[in-house]
Amino acid sequence: MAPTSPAQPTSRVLVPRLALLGLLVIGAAACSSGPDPLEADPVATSSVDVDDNVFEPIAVEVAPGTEVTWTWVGSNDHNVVGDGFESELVTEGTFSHTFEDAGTVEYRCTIHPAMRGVVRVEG
Ligand SMILES: [Cu+2]
Repeated sequence: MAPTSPAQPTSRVLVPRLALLGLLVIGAAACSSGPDPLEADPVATSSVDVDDNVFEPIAVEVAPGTEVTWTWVGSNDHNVVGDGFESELVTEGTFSHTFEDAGTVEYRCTIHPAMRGVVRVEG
């Protein structure tokens, strides 16, 4: 007499597992793109920390003509790259850029897709 299999019918186990896997994949994809700086409440400051691996605060609000300074505080390589400005890829130091015109300027670290920030220049 053959031994009785302890396994349950596959369909009852497989379907919930596939659903769970789908949720995990969606969660991982959302995580890799990082928090959306356009969704964040901007902080009224011209100083941004470049940390591992996030800009802090990720959204700032400044007046036109303001010089924004990024200060590296983490231990890994990062850069600050936006339309019309680009820092070196470094582990320490500062980088500054003056925002003359009103508008919303997105920037990022080119080697870390989750590192994104925004400067809101409000006239
Ligand atoms: Cu980075």
